[in-house]
Amino acid sequence: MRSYSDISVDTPSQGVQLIRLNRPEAHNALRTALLGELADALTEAEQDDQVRVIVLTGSEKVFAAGADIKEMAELNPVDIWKDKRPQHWNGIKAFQKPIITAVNGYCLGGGMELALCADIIIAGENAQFGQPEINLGIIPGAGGTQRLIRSVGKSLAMKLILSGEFINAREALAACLVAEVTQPELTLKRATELATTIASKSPVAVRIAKEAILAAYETPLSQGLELERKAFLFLASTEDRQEGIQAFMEKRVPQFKGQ
Ligand code: DAK
Repeated sequence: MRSYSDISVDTPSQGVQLIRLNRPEAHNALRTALLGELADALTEAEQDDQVRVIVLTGSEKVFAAGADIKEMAELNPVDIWKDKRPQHWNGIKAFQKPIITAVNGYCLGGGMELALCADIIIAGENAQFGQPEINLGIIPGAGGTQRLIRSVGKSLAMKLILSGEFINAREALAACLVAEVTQPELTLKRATELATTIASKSPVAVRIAKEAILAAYETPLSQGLELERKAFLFLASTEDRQEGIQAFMEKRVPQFKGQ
């Protein structure tokens, strides 16, 4: 495993790997180097059969305060043209195993876009979500205008992106932006527990379920249903399906191998 400075990457345990954003001095601002490290860590995790689910978190006070504004301030047009950030974001978005984000404190701008790229958000009571790019005279640049509306609908997406106002964890729960709200000290524990449950399922079925759910963003219903039908047929041929059914008959816990 390569070494990282802006993130920490734990050894997988029970199929779950914890990745922590680790720039406390800058509220975990997502500088290019951090995004590159995250993309690399996910590429490694994709290849590692010991990793079935990722839990991504920040600190107990901040998930991430967005793109690194100080780094952005120094970019000239040529730097922006050569910018590696879109490439790193694409690496993050392409990850095929589930990512659960455990969010405490600020989850802003690119930080919120990162959480939106992930699959499930567990938020601490102290979480605050926002897209304050408008205060800098810019707009979200990592999918916020597209993913937020799909997640919370037009009115709230417009409010957040046009005003820069934040919403708290309870408001985020009511808007279906997050799956659960916990006490801040329990956010990571709950995210890890959920990740462990998902990691105990068939990795093939989990991966295909994620792919099918994400396809709903891109396809009309009839096409999505067709994709689901084909995915279902594909899973009929896996050893994991046989094992799942056999284990049910034998009243035991299934041992899924991802075959
Ligand atoms: N960037 C750099 N440093 C940051 C930062 C950020 N986003 N947020 C906080 N910091 C730094 C502060 O400068 C401060 O450092 P020192 O001055 O002490 O050295 C330290 O972190 C602590 O911050 P504060 O003193 O401000 O802490 P407070 O608790 O008082 O306030 C805050 C917390 C989160 C409300 C405040 O720090 C804040 O408003 N931060 C900026 C939030 C923001 O505007 N975020 C959106 C950034 S724009 C793209 C992809 C994505 C994007 C763009 C393009 N492409 C692929 C093209 C995304 C853009 C954005 O996210």
